[in-house]
Amino acid sequence: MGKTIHRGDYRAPSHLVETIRLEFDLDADETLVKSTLEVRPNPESADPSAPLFLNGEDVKLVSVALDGRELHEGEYTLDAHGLTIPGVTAPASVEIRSTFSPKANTALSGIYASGANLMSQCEAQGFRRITFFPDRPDVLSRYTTVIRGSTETYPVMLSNGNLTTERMLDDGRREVTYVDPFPKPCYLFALVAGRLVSRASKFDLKDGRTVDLSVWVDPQDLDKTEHTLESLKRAIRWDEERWGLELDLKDFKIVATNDFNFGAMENKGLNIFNARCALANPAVATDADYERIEGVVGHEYFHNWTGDRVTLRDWFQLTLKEGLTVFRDQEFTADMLGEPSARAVKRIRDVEYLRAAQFVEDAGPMSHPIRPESYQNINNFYTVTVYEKGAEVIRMLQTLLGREVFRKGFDRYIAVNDGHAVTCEAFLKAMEEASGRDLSQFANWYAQSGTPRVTVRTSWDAAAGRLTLTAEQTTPATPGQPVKRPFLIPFPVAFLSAAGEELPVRLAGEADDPLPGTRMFELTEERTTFVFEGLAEKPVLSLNRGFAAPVILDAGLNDEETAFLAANDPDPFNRWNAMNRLLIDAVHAQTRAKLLRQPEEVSPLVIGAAAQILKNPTLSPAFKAVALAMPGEKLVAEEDPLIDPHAVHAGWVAVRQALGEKNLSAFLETAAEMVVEGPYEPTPEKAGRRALRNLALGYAHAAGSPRAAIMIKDQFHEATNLTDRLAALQMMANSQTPAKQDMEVEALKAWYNEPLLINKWLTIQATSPSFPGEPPVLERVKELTRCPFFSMKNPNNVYALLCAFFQQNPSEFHLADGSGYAFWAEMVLELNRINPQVAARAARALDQWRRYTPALSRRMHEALLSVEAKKSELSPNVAEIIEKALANPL
Ligand code: B3K
Ligand code: ZN
Repeated sequence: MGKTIHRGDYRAPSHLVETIRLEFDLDADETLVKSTLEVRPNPESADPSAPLFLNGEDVKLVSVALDGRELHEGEYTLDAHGLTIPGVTAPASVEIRSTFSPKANTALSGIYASGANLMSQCEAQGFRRITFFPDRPDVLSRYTTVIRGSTETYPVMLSNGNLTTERMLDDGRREVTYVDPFPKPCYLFALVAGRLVSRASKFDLKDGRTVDLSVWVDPQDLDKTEHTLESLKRAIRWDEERWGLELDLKDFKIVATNDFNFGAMENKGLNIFNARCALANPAVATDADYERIEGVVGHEYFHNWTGDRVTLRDWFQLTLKEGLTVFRDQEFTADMLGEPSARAVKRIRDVEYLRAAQFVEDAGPMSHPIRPESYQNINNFYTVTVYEKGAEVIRMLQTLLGREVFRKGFDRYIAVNDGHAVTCEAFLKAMEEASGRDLSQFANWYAQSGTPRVTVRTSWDAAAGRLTLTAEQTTPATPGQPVKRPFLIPFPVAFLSAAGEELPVRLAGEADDPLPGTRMFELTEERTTFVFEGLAEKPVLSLNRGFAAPVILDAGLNDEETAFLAANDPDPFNRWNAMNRLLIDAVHAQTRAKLLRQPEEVSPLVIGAAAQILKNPTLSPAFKAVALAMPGEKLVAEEDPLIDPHAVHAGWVAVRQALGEKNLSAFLETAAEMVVEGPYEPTPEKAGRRALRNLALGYAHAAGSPRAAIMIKDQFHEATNLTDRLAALQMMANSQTPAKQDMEVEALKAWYNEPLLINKWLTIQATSPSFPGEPPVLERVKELTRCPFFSMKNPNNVYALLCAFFQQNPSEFHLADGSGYAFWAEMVLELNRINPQVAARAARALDQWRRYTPALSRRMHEALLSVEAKKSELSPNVAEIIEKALANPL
């Protein structure tokens, strides 16, 4: 059993570090660090006699001195976790010399080599791999960073804050000094060195100051930085306009690297990005990449206030910065998209992701509240729950309080907590003070895990024109939480007439009809009954519009009513949701038919609903593309009592084919109509047209249309942008056409030198199906792990090939003989030795093992046990995932 840390065990730090001066002598093999800490006992500590403890892992101690006197062994203790110095009961100066090896750091936490460059990553606990320090977010210090390095290898040396001095040393090296004016926790420290070039620009802030912005990359990537820099400008402007928050530094830098464990990092004034979340030009980035990059650039920038200036007391509070900042980046993207229909598409995509990833996580062994109660390894808790569900919780607050009051609360949160390390209560308190509302029931969203289910049943009294609606909320038991208290759930209700018009929603007893449209109610009990009156006809219910609450809603609608909403609901989210429901149910029906070997037609209701959306001139192409997209196989399977990935795949293929066949001419016409002329621009309008064209081609191709096959081939060769090129390649790879191999080889040759493209190519290989006569995808994936453009040390390669295969290709991964799982175990163990954070991510692919049909489930269990058997070799990261997967449920 790994060591579990509990939220309730928090203790204030025994010592504070007012200032830290770091001096680095850079060397990829062995970097020397001299660190001088001005330390004082914390008056708020419960234990004034506690020794000074400085975390340190994989760092070699050279010497330690207290107030100028070198300590000898016996005056301190050193173990694998850090350095303990007793007797620091008054302010003191601690001077430590230590070394670490960037080259040997394959975990990519701390300071590591990325090609010839050095990069840092300290969140959550990487600073302890650089030097000895109280590595916890509630110790805030002012940093001075001195970096010395060869002008040849490290012509550029960056750290947080302002460059104050720069000089040549006698030995030919250069020395730079940065001073960061803002106290910060060490997880926000950053250092970058190497042969980098930059795209830079001045930018005028609203308050009249001019700041310097720059994006730093390897020279060959300079032509991919324009979108990054422009996104940063938009983010700065938006934070000023929407939230009244200014950039507080003279200088703001972004760095991109190909070796990075996740998306990006908000280090104060020096954000470091995974190249795939930063670099774009029409040849290497799709429309979705352009949008995502803008969102991530925004996200990291927005952390400057929500995360950096107001930071966390302890890691349990992670959602305080992440949920809030995801909410902010979602709003940023929506505002950049501008018009309502494009905003709705953004909301739909966010919800799709929440359902596909977070709902699944919350129904499995890693289920946890957005503020977890315990963890073994904090890096395992940078989850879709903390991030995406966390953002939904913030969004609900805005919905419940209204935008204006929410903004007042937000302003208060920032003003009161600036410069402090706080807990989630600080946010709720600011909202309570701004609104005058008691949010104690709302706080259940922070404490309880599991996705609530809201079941709605109605009875209609035609004579009285009365509709009685009962909403019941239940939340399933989750690990450690057998029983749940009711949540406060925003509950928007709208009624539609048979003509599809919104009707007034009037409660019994109310004198006048309110205006037609949505009315916001709140569910606070397990069961709530509403009585509505004044209805001339039985309305169709449009509930939880805009996905106001992250719940699973059973509105009790029949198929006809769902199809009616798909055709008529003026709320775009619910319209999409209805079409999506029809498609999911159609796959369920086909899956059942396959299992029972009783062929069944795909319901004409679904085919008709799809045709209606496709032909509707009032709907935007982008909306049509999301509404008609096939729901993912995993999402569909999640609703089955026992998951049979092969049956679901067969059902899925049948639905796609039937939709394509039955609407073939409409799809072909749409594909022709949606051609985008002119130079490439990733605007929402053009991106929407491309998305719809590719969707239409995909359906037509699935229906076996030779014309579609020609159009796809031409598109692959003639495309002026990656969106179209990649879509064409993907469509070919997903089909049985013999021509696909030539195309794959051609793409590989053209993309060989560009890691961003190689990763996309690898994902296509990992996620495509295999057809009779072809080797199983497993064999292809294994082979690709041995090719020269794949490295187990590069997280993007691992995510693109291995994680994509494990997570996004269910029918090929879940092979009946368990060979997919054996390969998974082998890869997890290998990654575990290289990079525990990446290994732990890959390890999660078997989380849902109990949900599968018995034969598969047994084999998955065996694979988990085979990893567990290597317990003594497992990193704490992987150990926690395996242990939780195997633990008795609940
Ligand atoms: N705060 C970082 C994530 C750090 C992950 C550490 N395992 C990026 C972000 O959320 O903006
Ligand atoms: Zn974040």
